[in-house]
Amino acid sequence: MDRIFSGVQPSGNLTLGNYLGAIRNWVELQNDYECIFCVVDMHAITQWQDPAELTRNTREVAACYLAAGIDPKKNILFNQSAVSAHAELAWIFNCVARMGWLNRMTQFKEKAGKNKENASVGLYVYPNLMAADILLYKGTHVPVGDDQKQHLELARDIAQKFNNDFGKEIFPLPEPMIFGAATRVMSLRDGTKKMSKSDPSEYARIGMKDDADAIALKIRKAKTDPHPVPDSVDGFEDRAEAKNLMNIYGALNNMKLEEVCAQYGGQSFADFKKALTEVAVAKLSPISTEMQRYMDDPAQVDAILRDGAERANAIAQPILQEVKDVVGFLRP
Ligand code: AQP
Repeated sequence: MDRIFSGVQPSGNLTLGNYLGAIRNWVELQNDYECIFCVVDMHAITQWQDPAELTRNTREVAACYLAAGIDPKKNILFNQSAVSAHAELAWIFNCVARMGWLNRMTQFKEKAGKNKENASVGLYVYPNLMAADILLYKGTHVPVGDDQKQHLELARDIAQKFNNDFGKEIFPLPEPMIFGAATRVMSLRDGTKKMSKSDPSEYARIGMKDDADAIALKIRKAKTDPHPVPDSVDGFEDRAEAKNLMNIYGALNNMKLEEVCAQYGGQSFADFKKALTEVAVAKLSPISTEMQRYMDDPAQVDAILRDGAERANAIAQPILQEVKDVVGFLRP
């Protein structure tokens, strides 16, 4: 059966981008695939995380998965550091991936910024750990946002090189699954920048825990331009912020951008923002309320993650052992 692996980092306040670009799609996929959904805490520490916040954010990402409708019985839901095989396979992949491959990764360049010398080594080899996450389960499909496509290509390169180097078809080449309109939700302050958990400005993102007032305020303050809403998709030249808001509306309402243009074309952005606020509050409020219910019962979240880690480990261990045997590690 096809097997899906995907994850979100507990690296801050979950955003609408994480929801529309990833979590919402998983809810659909759980009916057709064997799914492993991970809270990738080992990825999160590639950049500094306050320990207490990391613990809290880990539960919060799990709470969001559950609140969005992911069934922890049907799927495996766990946090990465609870299955040590991820780190073991990642080390082997550190020895398979080439420096030149990692040097091409644009996310490292974006996240390390100008101060590359001071970035953690973990941030540099992050894509190798991501490859290990997927291939540890011989994952065949990976639903990701557009921003993760390059890392997934690297995971395929690693799988292929490993198979070639050792002359055995151990790993499948995982396929990306990229969905619909909101594959890249942009910042509310700068339509050329991705909406991110770690953006220093709260006003750049809609958070999954934001209440109705916060959502309304952020949408009201979102950057636009003085022109009315365009009535066709050709009217977005130099209007990245306008396009982003309309894309978000379309994604939340399951409408194509063309349809949003047809419905609101010619209206002022002040009016359009009211409609966007209404749909955002209607779709997100039930999720944030449910997230809070889980956060008020951390023992329940922990029990779900513990059960998931046991089930993940049961799949991972035989695959890791197979890999170790192929590499030639002695089993004394
Ligand atoms: N803005 C986005 N639009 C669409 N999809 C997005 N994703 C993230 N941001 C957007 C998707 O969410 C999944 C989990 O991402 P992640 O937590 O592993 O890391 P990220 O992509 O680096 O997300 P952030 O929010 O930008 O985190 P920080 O600020 O910590 O770096 C992925 O499938 C991603 O595509």
